Amino acid sequence: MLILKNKDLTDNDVTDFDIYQNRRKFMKNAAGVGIAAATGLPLIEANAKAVKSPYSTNEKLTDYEDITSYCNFYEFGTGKSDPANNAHTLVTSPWTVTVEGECEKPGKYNLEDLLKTVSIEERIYRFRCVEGWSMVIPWMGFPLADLIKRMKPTSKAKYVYFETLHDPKQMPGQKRAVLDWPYTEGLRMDEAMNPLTLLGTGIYGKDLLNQNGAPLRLVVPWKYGFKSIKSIVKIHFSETQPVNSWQKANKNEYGFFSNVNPQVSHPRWSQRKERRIGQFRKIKTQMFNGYEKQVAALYKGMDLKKHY
Ligand SMILES: Nc1nc2c(c(=O)[nH]1)N[C@H]1C(S)=C(S)[C@@H](COP(=O)(O)O)O[C@H]1N2
Ligand SMILES: [Mo]
Repeated sequence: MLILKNKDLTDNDVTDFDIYQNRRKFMKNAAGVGIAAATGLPLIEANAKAVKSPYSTNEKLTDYEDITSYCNFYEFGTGKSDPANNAHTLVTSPWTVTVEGECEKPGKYNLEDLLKTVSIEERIYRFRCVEGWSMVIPWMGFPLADLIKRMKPTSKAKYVYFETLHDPKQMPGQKRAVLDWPYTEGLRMDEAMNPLTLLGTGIYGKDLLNQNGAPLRLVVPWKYGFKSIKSIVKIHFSETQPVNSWQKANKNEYGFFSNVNPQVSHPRWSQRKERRIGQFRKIKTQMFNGYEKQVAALYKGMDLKKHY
């Protein structure tokens, strides 16, 4: 079975930090750790065998319970617990990803087939929402760049944008015009190709739960969380800069680049500090969410004090 369903996950399955670390050690000793997906294993096993990455932080992980119960996924409601309560109606297998626009390999791809060609890594990233909270999440996934290279973008492809599924039957929050559905997000091509940019397939060694954007979501750790679009069904290569859902909703509050920047306040909130979920004291927000070394060069010459 490709996807572990919400209802299959009982409290006994919830992996806390220690169990997770021990299992990781066990897996390492048990050999065979490696390119799980490439050997044709189903996604769930590929996630469990994800290879460690030098891009990971060793900060304390946010609890699995918090990551999977405190969510933003407006397709299932605007409350933090709505996605965990309501997202069981989303059917994630089979799942088709349509690739279109400026590339040589457009088409409709079955996710299961796509995943056979990539290797799943573990990436422990800081994750910072524009609302002022943050988490440390052990993602499973693969570099977006690996998929983009296979689709052979043309020289006209300057941007790539993504769409979430649009189906109010499966996503009841779409019955209300909270946003202009489907949810859309985009990256400039060099941002998309940056090695930090991940397509997420799991968390804590398990397949993504629906509330976290199953079966495939973007993870861009140096940008505010809303850039990390969930439950992706379309990848489009374009010559012009796309407009994302939050820009469309309120261009005075949200821009295209949306890089984490403690110096630039959101019109309603300062971005200097953040609340790490599970911790009491607020901590200082870092430039580019602490990924300055890896990404600052992408924005050379840009006025970073400006709100984009
Ligand atoms: N399709 C879709 N993607 C989305 C959202 C959404 O409402 N719909 N919310 C975004 C926001 S604001 C954040 S902070 C993150 C939250 O991810 P998490 O719930 O897995 O922590 O998902 C982002 N991706
Ligand atoms: Mo967010």
